[in-house]
Amino acid sequence: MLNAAALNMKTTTAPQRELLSGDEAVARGAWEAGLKVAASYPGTPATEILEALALYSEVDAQWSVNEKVAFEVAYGAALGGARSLMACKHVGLNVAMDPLMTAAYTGINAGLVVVVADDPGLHSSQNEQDTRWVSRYAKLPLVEPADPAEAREYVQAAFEISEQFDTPVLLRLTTRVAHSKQDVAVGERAVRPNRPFQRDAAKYVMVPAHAAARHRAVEDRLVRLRAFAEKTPLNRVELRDRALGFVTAGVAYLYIRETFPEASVLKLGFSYPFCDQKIRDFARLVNELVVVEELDPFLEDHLRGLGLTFKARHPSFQLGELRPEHLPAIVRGEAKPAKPFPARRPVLCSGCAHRAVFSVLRDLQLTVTGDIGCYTLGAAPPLASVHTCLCMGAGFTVHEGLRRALPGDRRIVGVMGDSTFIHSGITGLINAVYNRMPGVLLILDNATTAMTGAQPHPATGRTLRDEPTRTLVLEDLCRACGAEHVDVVDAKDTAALKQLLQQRLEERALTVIIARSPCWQLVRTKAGAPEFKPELCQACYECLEIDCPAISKSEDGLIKIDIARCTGCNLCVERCAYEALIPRRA
Ligand SMILES: Cc1ncc(C[n+]2csc(CCOP(=O)(O)OP(=O)(O)O)c2C)c(N)n1
Repeated sequence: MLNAAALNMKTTTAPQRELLSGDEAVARGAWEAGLKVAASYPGTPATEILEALALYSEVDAQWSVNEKVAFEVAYGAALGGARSLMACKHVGLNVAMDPLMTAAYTGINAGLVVVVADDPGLHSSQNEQDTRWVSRYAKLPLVEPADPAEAREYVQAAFEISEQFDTPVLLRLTTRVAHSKQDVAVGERAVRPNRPFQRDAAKYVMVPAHAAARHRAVEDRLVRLRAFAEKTPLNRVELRDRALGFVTAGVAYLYIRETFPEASVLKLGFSYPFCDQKIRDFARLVNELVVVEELDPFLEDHLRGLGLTFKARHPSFQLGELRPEHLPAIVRGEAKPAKPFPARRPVLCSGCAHRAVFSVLRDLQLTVTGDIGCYTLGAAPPLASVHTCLCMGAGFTVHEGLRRALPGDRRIVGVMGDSTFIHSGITGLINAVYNRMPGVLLILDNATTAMTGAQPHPATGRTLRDEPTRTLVLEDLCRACGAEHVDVVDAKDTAALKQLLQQRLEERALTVIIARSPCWQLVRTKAGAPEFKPELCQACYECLEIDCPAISKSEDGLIKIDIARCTGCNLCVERCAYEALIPRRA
């Protein structure tokens, strides 16, 4: 989260070296390349790109309401002649695919770089898609840095390629590149006047006749990009011992260098369209050719199409993250070794108001069509009260579909967070109103985008740079959409929420309940931990049913409260029928 102190904007006098993450290096490189406009919607592991760009006063940077909007804002700025950047996580690019596909046709005037960060291993994502395929599908050039230093360098190259070929350029990071830090040599910002904006309907108005002509331009551009791929130093042959040669891209390059320092490598930094001749030449130079990549067989499929003989990963390596220690097994043709570390179980923070809401939903035994945010953790036992989670915005639309399939079931509620509602939930609400679907839809309004590190959004009344702006009033918006009832409740008032839910579920109306309570990480208020009276405890463990990290079973078979973690929310107290937990007076 940005704060006022952090927003003590950077000056243009650059130090020589900075310790930068891949995300920060993208921001730095883009700033040096004369970036003027940047737009994004938060998403791990790409969030920090815009947070870093917000520190450069020369860049007009914004949190957009979703990725489609962000792409279109950046695209419009590029047409207007300003170098522009859009950044998002992999699934965010799915949201922006509609404009992206056709932007490939129109071209862009000034440079437009689309930074997309994939998340192999699903550190914080709902799927493990490999966005390299988008470059092939949308016929767009793709660059892939292996580390932060290359991230800075490649984003500059991407702007050059974008303008040289009049195309958006995809720059793909993965979590390890985006989040690892490196001592990076940095430079000054280039002074770059805007390109003139010219009206050109045949190029920018994509009606069928114009688009047909532009499709030809896309195919012609691909031919020229293929020729470029053969020459660009972004595709680098490193000849060492010729017994073993790797073809690779992205972070896998570093793993190869670490594990097989003597081996030869063809490192593809410009990884689509492919440099077929360079690949063939390299294959001839080495005795054994091995393709190493993370996630899908993107390189492998292409090399197979070229008719080359090479060794590729066992298919088991397509699942999850590639790790340096996998390399010997890959070269030996073995399957992926078992996961070395057990994953840490994520849990809602102590003091989180989502916990109170999910304890009510669980007690009422409701079917919950959920969504993506911190609140998805309500799916984990013992709360176990989120029953679907597909993508952002689906909490309300899946609710509608489920109710259409189960018309007699009134115990279904749709749930999503405030940021998610603005991102893509509002259309689902309008759809339900329009198509006369009754039901109860809950917006968990914690006044932030908590999941990705507490970014502001339109209903917080603050911008990316923490400037005040018009506040979107969610209850007014829901009423304007046509919801028959819009109730606002304190998310921590479980009794009021329970009663309201029971009442609204009985009615044949469309209700939005806004359960409001700020994210605990924003307020960080702490009251005293409840007093525990062991003599009254019946060891029923009902207090553990709220899945609070501050309360657990003790060695003596009763319970214990971790005072350091307890925020004094007293949700556990509410669950104790024996008065063994007593709220402590402030
Ligand atoms: C298309 C897409 N963009 C971004 C993300 C990353 N992301 C996951 S949930 C979320 C929003 C969470 O905010 P909110 O709905 O307010 O819930 P909270 O985490 O605050 O409880 C974001 C940005 C994503 N999963 N999918």
